[in-house]
Amino acid sequence: MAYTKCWLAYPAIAGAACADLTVSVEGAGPILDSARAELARGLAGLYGAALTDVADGDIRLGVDTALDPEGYRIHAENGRCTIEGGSDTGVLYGVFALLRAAQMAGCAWKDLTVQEEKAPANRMRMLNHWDNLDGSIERGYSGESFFFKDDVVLVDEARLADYARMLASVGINAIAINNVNVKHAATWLITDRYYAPLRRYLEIFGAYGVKIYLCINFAATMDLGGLDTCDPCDPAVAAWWKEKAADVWANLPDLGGFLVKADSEGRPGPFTYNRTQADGANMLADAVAPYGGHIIWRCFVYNCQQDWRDTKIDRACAGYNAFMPLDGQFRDNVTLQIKNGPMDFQVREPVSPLIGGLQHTHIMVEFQIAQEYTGQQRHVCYLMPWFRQILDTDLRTRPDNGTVAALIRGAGNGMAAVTNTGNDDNWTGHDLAAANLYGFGRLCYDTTLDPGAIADEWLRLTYGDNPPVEQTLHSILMRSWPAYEKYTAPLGVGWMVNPNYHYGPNVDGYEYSRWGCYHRASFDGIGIDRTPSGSDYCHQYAPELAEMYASTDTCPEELILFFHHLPYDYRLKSGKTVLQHIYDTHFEGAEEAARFYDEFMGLKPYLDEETFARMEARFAHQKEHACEWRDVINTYFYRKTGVEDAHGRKIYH
Ligand code: GCW
Repeated sequence: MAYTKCWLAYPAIAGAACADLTVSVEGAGPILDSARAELARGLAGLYGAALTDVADGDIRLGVDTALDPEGYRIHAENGRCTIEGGSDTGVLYGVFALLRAAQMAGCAWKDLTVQEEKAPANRMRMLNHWDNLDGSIERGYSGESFFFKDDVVLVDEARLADYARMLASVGINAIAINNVNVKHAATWLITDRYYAPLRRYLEIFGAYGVKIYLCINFAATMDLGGLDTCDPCDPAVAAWWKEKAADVWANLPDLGGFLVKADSEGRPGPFTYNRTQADGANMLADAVAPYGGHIIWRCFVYNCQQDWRDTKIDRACAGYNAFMPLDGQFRDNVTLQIKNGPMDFQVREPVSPLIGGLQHTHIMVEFQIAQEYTGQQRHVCYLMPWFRQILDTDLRTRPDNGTVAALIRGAGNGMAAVTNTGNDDNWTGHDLAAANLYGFGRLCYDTTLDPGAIADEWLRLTYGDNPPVEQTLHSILMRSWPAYEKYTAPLGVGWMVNPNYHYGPNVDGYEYSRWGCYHRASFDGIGIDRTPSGSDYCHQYAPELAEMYASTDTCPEELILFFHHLPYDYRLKSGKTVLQHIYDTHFEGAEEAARFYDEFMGLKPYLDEETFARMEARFAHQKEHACEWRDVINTYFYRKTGVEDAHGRKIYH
């Protein structure tokens, strides 16, 4: 089977076939060509209408520079339509928005009325690929890379162009194509070994308004340059990077910039030379500045050689401690990329305090739609409800509006996600994982969108007007993250997974490891004390939040074990003990996964055979695997406590 078109299939709108249409495009260039081509594709699919160019068309595309550069305005009525963008990219976004609106309306072209004006909520709307040059993908659950194989940069023109279309259709405007862990051949991406194919990438993605970024090896001065140091304050290092940047931009003129993982999980960085993260980022920023280059510097810096015996160190504190003292010291073309939580993409974490703390530094929040800790695209887990909660969280560090959504507005700021794509036919492993790809883009562009409405759009665009499919899958998507949370690690504690793979239950998998992610389940209780009597992590937040988290009375219960070590018989607001809550949620979560399977089976008549079979296998696995989670977790806590389930359900002794 050829790969799917995901949400760009443009299935015919029933009973809406219409006569051919005309278009006039003001201006010219590759992005406007893409806009016109997309319009033609969409109208052909939805209405069976061909599109021809005339002077005063039924549909008019053009630029109005009074609009936001990536914004658009649509006016459609009585079979006529004007789409204006603040730039060519804005026009392209407007075309995608019109086609989306047409599918949601599901009516004849002449009856379609659209009045819409939009500007993006965020300037940077990015995906990070963790693709390795050998073709593997770190934390990839959808096959192999469609960018690289056997140390070659692949140029699969059709697939790359379709991918660029998918990105632009939801407003993604940048991608980093290689893994942040830059090793081996990937270090050479910034050399003439790879410039020719990369140039083609710039053209293909550039025609859809998508900037390409490369991840670089901070030690490239040593691995490529023959120097014996990568000390950012060494003039020879700075000079090497200046020359390298000149060479890179001479060959890749529209490159967005570099994304850097330094001093993290064994990657080289400024700390080796007693330099700061700002020294490292600014040295690179100065090198790329003459070409309009941008440095995105990750804040995932922590000690991954921790001794579990040392209960004083708390990994959650690390990012804030490393970067807060540097606020205001970064160049204007540097953006710090901060994971949404202080740990690492668990199913639930508090929002990283660094996001609110930094006041004079550009920031991007890093999310993960690759479902590393949320079921690896074998379980369904629609993440937009979770991301919306994060965006809506007010960190109280600004007098007016301290929500994450507000903090990431403006130049140099935005959102990134570790992507969930690969060369599988359906792009995302689980068909329903495509809702996270679609949804992430939509949410970046408009942080006020309702996750349920995003799901509805994605379902309509993907499956057409198909009420049983839309209703059933909408319901499953919206229940999926809560269900996953219920049958995995409880009350914000996280990490009860098999080490390395991060799949499946292993309660003590990380408990005695060097990675700093412990739950401290003991005979007397479970959870990590992050109040003043423990690591005092909670005081990295503004006073209102610090107080809220520090008290068991006010700490949100879904995070209570993230902040407190509580006895198993501690009573939650529901009146249940912590232990009974664990038992209940694990039984409920597994029951919910079984219901997902049953509900999905009812869709057999409404999906094509191949799609049905692909999804059925995943739902069947999820149902079984949720039972494994339930039983491992419940048995573990039964054995710690000797206390039976209050409702007499089966717990293995
Ligand atoms: O959680 C860890 C992942 C690593 C990843 C790292 C990071 C790319 O398990 O695979 O490395 O996060 O974000 O850098």
